[in-house]
Amino acid sequence: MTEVVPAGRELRRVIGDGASVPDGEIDGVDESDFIELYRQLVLLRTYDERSVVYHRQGRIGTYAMFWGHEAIQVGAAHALERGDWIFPSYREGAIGLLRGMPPATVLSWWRGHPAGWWNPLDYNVASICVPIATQVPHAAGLAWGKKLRGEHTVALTFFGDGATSEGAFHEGANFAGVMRAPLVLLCNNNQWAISTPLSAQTAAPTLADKAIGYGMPAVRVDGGDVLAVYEAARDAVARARAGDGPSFIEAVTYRMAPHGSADDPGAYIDQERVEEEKEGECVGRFERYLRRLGVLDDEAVENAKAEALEAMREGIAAAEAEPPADRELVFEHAYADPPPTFREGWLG
Ligand SMILES: Cc1ncc(C[n+]2csc(CCOP(=O)(O)OP(=O)(O)O)c2C)c(N)n1
Ligand SMILES: [Mg+2]
Repeated sequence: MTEVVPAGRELRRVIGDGASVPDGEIDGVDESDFIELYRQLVLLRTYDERSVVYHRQGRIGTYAMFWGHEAIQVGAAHALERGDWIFPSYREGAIGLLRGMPPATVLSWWRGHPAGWWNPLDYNVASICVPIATQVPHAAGLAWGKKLRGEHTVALTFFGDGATSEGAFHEGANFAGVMRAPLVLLCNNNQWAISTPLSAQTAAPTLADKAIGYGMPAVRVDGGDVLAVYEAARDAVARARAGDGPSFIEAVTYRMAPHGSADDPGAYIDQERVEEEKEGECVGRFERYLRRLGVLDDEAVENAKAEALEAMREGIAAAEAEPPADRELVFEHAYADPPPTFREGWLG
């Protein structure tokens, strides 16, 4: 059996600051990985920033931004094979883009249009879960099912710090531990659950400590360091694929954007801390690292940004060109026999 020890309190980092903190080492990552990681970071950043604008223009509905959390998503997804499964929360709403999902599909989801209801089997990306932590038992179940079938597929699920207080998280983690399911539990500890700070969320010294109760190893990484996240996810995925069961990753970051487009963080967040954290945001940090290595120049940066922007322009145009949705669809998947009041009032 794997020895389970408390996670080190120290955060694992690879990327330094170009001054007093030196860059660390990571093996098995070549120049093409670096460029791919960078392009994906820029794609997600562009998606997120454009979505805030589209929301303000009334072109998408309520939106949960992930500005500053791109490294967690990109680093983790890069550690997976295409056949592995991703179970996102609303915070990873656009992660399908990393699997080739068109921006129009994701934007349609946020427009509340059925064109955004992708088939999970097409991308091995499950539906976005808005109820907190409910994706964890889904992922544990899929991972266990794959194991029973003798397939070597891994499932990775994202959830927040607040989610670790939910029953569904504990049930999913316990189940995965007992069944030794090939699951990676990736906690985005952005230190806020809407307006509830981490200090009011848990008495555990770290979220990674919770993994001990479920017999799985855990690691804490800097969630703004795409290479540290990738390395931790790669280890966890290898462990899962080898039949050694689930692992927990706590990616520590800080929420630098509002919780969502309906939130006013000015009422509770420490704005000075936000400004400080922004200086080390993950896309710029990786860009500076790659420039230090000499694998990225101005032209490559501009190309990546222009490409992502174009994908978004095409995406919103395609989403808006969709014919209006059939209202009945909302009820078709909820009721075998819609109550008569629906037929007479709403739909009639
Ligand atoms: C089961 C459930 N309870 C409450 C809510 C309301 N709610 C929406 S987001 C949120 C906070 C979640 O915080 P965290 O897990 O840290 O994720 P983050 O939003 O920071 O990514 C809550 C309580 C919900 N969506 N689902
Ligand atoms: Mg949170």
